[in-house]
Amino acid sequence: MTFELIIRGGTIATASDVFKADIGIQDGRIATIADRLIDGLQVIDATRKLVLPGGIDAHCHLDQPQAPGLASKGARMADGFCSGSISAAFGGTTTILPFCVQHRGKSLTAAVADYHSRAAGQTVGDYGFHLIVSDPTPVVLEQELPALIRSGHTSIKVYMTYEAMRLSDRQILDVFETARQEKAIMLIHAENHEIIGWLADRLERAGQTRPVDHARSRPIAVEREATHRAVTLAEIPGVPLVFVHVSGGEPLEEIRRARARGHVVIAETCPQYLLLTERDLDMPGLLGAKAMCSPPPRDAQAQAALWQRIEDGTIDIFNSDHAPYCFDAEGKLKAGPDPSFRAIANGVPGLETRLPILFSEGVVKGRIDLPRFVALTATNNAKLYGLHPRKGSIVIGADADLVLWDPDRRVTITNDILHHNVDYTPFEGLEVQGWPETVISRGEIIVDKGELKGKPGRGRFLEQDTSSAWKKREIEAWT
Ligand code: DUC
Ligand code: ZN
Ligand code: ZN
Repeated sequence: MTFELIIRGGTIATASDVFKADIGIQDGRIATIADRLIDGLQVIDATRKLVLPGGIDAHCHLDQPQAPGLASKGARMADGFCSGSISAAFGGTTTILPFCVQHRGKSLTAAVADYHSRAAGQTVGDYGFHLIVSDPTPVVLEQELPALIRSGHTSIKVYMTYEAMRLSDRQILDVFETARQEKAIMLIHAENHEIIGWLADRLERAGQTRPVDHARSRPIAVEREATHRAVTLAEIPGVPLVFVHVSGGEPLEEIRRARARGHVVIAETCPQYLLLTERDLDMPGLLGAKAMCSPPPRDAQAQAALWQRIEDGTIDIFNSDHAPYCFDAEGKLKAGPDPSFRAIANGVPGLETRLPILFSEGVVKGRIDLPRFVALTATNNAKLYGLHPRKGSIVIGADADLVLWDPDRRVTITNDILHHNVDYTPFEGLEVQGWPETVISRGEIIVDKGELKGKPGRGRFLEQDTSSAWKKREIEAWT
């Protein structure tokens, strides 16, 4: 048969295997994987390239509107669905899962409809949505959530901190119980709100209001305690739980203990926790705001613990937590030119640099092998968030979301080579080896040799199935 597209001569990497083969693509899907394919309307030579499943970034914030009291402090997000998905594609990511945020006093269903209308016709790759519940009223718990979960929004995030978002332990139990009934997968931002408030008040009273004091107001014990409590809360109704942005060894020990008790707990970390430390917040003037995120980057010991747990399989997924605030009066400095750390929006950008950073720091430096890289950046996200096998692997029948990866190319990361709308990258000057050369979404080349080829708007909304974390056999594979 004549294929629409053949990827010839590459080295394919999946979450389990690395092998040389050709890929034949038909109707946007992988139609065959074979030793040698001849007839293609288009043939891409992938000699000396790796062929990877398109990256899935399952933690990114795009076009989240401002609301008083939110973590964003009224700052404007520089990236919407168009620029965010383009930046992702240039970094080898073909699927993104941003968030739909419910604001207190508002309907969750209306929030979801609003995000759908803002994302529709904007993205270059495909997308789904996690829901964020900030007001779990009986209507939300009994009507809105069940209907939304059944319509393909099967992942829900809750916060234990941020004044406008946080839920009480009792409210968290309520959301967990609905998730149990509907088999949704729960994500949690685990930090102890009361301790943060107490420490931040003390620091402010002592005149310690610089960006580095943000880190001092959120020591790792704050995350460790909340992780322990969240596990306990999840154990009561019995729901699997995803810990997003785990920043060091102590919360990971809580996660390991929970698993040892037989509980299904999933751990995510992000590039900023591997490459930045508290010292990046301790810069002249307000420059440290560029590295401010929550939880904050920690120290070399925390970084070493994260690498150990990436290597030994404790950490399951690697996402960016892209939170696109410019270092200007609309973004990080929204509260004025001399804000207290408390008035600076939390978050760093990273959609485009996620894969190159993990490849370079992980695979090239010999810490992880290629299958583990693929698992962390694509396959595990696809399974966990109900997108597998359509996304996240190179198998017959899957969407042809592929990245031709040049494993030898050396790049110095600077903000001017990136495609997001943020005016800085926290990874400025970092040298990496390995870069995406050609990025394919459903059989269509969307990025080729540094040029955008896909039309924004071609991306499709993805209904998510039930998470693999709810499936017994898969659960055993996770733990
Ligand atoms: N922390 C969050 O909780 N969300 C967005 C970014 C951040 O730093
Ligand atoms: Zn968070
Ligand atoms: Zn986040």
